[in-house]
Amino acid sequence: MPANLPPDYFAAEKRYREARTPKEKIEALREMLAVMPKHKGTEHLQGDLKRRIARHLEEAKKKPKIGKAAAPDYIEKEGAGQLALVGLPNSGKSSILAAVTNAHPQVADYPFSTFRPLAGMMPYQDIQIQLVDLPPISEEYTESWVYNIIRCADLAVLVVDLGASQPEEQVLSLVRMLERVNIRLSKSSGERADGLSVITKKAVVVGNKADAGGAKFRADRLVESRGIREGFAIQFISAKTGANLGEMKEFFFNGLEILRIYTKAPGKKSDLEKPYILPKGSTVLDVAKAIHKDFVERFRFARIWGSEKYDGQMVQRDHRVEDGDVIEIHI
Ligand SMILES: Nc1nc2c(ncn2[C@@H]2O[C@H](COP(=O)(O)OP(=O)(O)O)[C@@H](O)[C@H]2O)c(=O)[nH]1
Ligand SMILES: [Mg+2]
Repeated sequence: MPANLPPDYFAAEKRYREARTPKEKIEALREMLAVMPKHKGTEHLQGDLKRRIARHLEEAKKKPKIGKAAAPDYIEKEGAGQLALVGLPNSGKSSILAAVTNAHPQVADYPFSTFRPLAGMMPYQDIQIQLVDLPPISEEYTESWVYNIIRCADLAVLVVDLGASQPEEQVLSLVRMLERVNIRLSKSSGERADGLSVITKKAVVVGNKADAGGAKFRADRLVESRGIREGFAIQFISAKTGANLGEMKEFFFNGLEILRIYTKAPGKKSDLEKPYILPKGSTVLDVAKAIHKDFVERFRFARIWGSEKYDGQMVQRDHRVEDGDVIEIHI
C-alpha cells in the first residue's frame, strides 16, 4: 500500500542499500524510521526497519574474523562519477579500461583473465570519471563481490561483443543474471520504492568490437530490438581501433546525469578550475549547500552566468542550474 514516503526517506534508503558496515546500515535505518510518516499504512514497514536494526546491532557486536583477506567489494569513489563495466567474458571490458584510462589491465583472448576489480580515471573535458573493470558476469560463476561493486556504482555499463552472436541476447542475459541478485537495471536513475532488497541501477549499453566482421549487421539488430532500444541508450565503439571512443566519453558523461557548476565569490573572477558536481535537476540552493552547509540558512539570492540566457541575472533558491553555469551566492 502506498505509504507516501518523503524524499528524505528514499535518500536514507539509498544510503542503507549502499552501506558497507553494520554501523552505516543502522544509521541509515534509524534515519528512515525518523523521517517516515507514522500511521497505519506504514506499521508494517516500521516493524521491518526495527527488525533490521536489531539484526545489524547483533552483527555489529561480532568480532571481525582475523587472518582472512578482505574481499575487494567496494572501490573508493573518485572523480565525478563511478561506472562499473559489466559484461560477459571477452566482451572487451578490460580493453575499454585500457583505451580510455590510465590503468593497465590484462587484456586476453581467454575468459576470466580479470579476477580483481581495477579502477582507472577517464579524463572528460575538465573532469575525471572513474571506470571500474570487473570479472565477467556469467551463468557458470560470478563472485558475489562483483555484484556489490555494481550496486554501489553510479552507472552500470553493459559491454556487449558485436563480434559474437546475438548481442541483444547478451544484454538480456546480463539483465536476467543481475535481476536474480536483486539488481534491476533501468534506463533512468530515479529511485523507486521497490522494497529494501531490490536496487534499481541505471544502465547503458556499449556495443564493442564494431570493427569485427558482421558487427554492422549485429549492431543494427541490436538497435532494432525494441526491448533493448526502449530499455537502454546504446553506443557502438571499437576499443581496438579507437573508433567512437570520444563519443563514448560523452555518452558516459550524459549517462551519469551530472552537472558541472562553477562558483564565483562576489566581485571576484569565477573559479573555472574545479567545478562542483551535482545531479541533474539540482537548484541554486543545492549549489549553496555543496559549497558550505551554513550557506543554506544564510542564502539571500544568487547571480548566474551561462546557459546562454543568463548573464549575471539574479535568481532565487529554487532556480534549476544547468551544466556549465557559473553561480555567485549572496549571503
Ligand atoms: N576485434 C576486436 N577485438 C577486441 C576489441 N576489444 C577487445 N578485443 C579483444 O577481445 C578479447 C577480450 O578482451 P578483454 O578486454 O580482455 O575482454 P574482457 O574479458 O571483457 O575484459 C581480447 O583478445 C581483445 O584483444 C575490439 O574492439 N575489436
Ligand atoms: Mg577483463
